[in-house]
Amino acid sequence: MIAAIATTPFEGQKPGTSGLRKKTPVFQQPRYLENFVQAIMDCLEGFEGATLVVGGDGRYFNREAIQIVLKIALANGFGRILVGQGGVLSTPAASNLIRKNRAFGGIVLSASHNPGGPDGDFGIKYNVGNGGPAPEKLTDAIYERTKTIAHYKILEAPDVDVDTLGTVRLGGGEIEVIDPVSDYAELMRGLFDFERIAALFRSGFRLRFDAMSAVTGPYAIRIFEELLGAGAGTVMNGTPLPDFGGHHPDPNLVHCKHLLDLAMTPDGPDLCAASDGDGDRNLIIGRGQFATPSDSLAILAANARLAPGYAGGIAGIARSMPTSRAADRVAQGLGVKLYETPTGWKFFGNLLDAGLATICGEESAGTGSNHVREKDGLWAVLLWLNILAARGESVKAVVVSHWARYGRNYYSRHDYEEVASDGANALVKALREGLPAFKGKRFGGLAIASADDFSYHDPVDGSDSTHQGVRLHFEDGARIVYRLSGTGTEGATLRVYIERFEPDPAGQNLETQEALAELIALSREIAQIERYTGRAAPSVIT
Ligand code: G16
Repeated sequence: MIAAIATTPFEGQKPGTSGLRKKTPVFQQPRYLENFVQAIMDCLEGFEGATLVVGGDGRYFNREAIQIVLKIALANGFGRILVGQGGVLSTPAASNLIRKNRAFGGIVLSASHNPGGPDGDFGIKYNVGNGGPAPEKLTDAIYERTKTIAHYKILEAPDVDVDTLGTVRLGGGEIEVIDPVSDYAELMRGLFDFERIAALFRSGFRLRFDAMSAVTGPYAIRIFEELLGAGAGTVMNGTPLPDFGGHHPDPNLVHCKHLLDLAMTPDGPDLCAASDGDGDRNLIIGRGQFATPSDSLAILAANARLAPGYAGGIAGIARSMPTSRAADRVAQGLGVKLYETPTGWKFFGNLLDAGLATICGEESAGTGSNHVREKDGLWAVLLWLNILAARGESVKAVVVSHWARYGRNYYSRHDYEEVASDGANALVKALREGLPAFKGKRFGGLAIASADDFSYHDPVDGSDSTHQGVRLHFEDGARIVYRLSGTGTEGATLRVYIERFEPDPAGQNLETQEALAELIALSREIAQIERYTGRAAPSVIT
């Protein structure tokens, strides 16, 4: 039976960079999730009888939330729902399923790299029919709808068994519980030279992959250990846990310091890698060599041809604005176009759909291609493996020869996390107001050539996105970018992105923070970070 339940709006159900993310107890309030799911339904048209893909990263509250989503989606008229066994799907796997099944869209329950558990974070986002995150036009409409919502429709039925594979009929529709891994593994097999990668492992190559007790464990075990023969024990923390084992499933050098330490030992694994809560981010560290996400994007794009799925070459490269400009040089070298978009994977969707870009990436540890419409952590590891197998070289050799050919973009991101929102907003406002005065300003040996607040004009649908980050370009090609994170759940997080280009191989061996020291000091001085945030130093440096 379908019930229409009266409700009243909750404040602040505004999707950020990637869906609605809040503390778990916020989502656990009665009607909170229901309101948001109904608001999504109210903003969609023509889905009667259509297919919806549903899954989450398995974090705390995932199981309860899945039931609510299933019952509201069926009550609103979806005809068929594909749900991952146990309510689990990695974000790229969900994107693949939407595309493969020509589904109307999908609902992904995840707060990505944010911690999980009763006091952690929870999240939800809607993906459209191309498999990618909903564009801003739709997320804005959903937010508007949450402000006026007065009732939601829900199927009154016992909970659906999402642990047993197979199809159950419910309320005039059907729910199909599917293996979350098999379609995704098939997709990867079609893109990469599995034979060659398996031969690499047989030759003694050692991979250590940390699934961080998050969603990628079952995917990584199936692909690396079972299909590619990487050997038992290759995957660590391979069992998904609701609280990620109390860890922060963010694959960066802070939360994966153990991998960095391992990779820096002389007899460490050839490749250490990790993924995040929902499987769309990646970390790549070769023995003795970390590849920054920005460098990794550039190197993957430059070498993509070595993998069967990209043997015909790539059409273009897209990167988010704060991502280093290492990929720009590769695009130039390949004679393809480089697209600079705002932060948020959703901005790549149109470029991929239109065939303008093939490889996309972000400094926030996301890389991907036109195979799905989300970033894809395991895809990045597999492309690296394919490249290493084809070139017969180490990660370090590949990175160093890349710099020698294209130059090195020293790059670092400084995060001032959970600062007071008022101070952070005032800082950004002051920067924006100061823009006209920045041009030509000198700081020691550095002079600002241009300064702006980044805006993006989508070449495919003509939409404009403004206020996407303050950029200071220096005369020597260096750059400092400031923006506020759109994925945090507490206060504000100021991100400062610092970059300088070094064409000379003789100058490419410095430690990153040392190489950027002058710009780092300047980044604090120009924005008066301590004055506005009370912080003399960042909380996370990546
Ligand atoms: C999300 C988005 C990414 C974005 C990242 C960081 O990643 O999908 O496009 O780069 O957040 O965004 P912000 O700097 O606003 O915090 P994920 O992995 O959290 O879904």
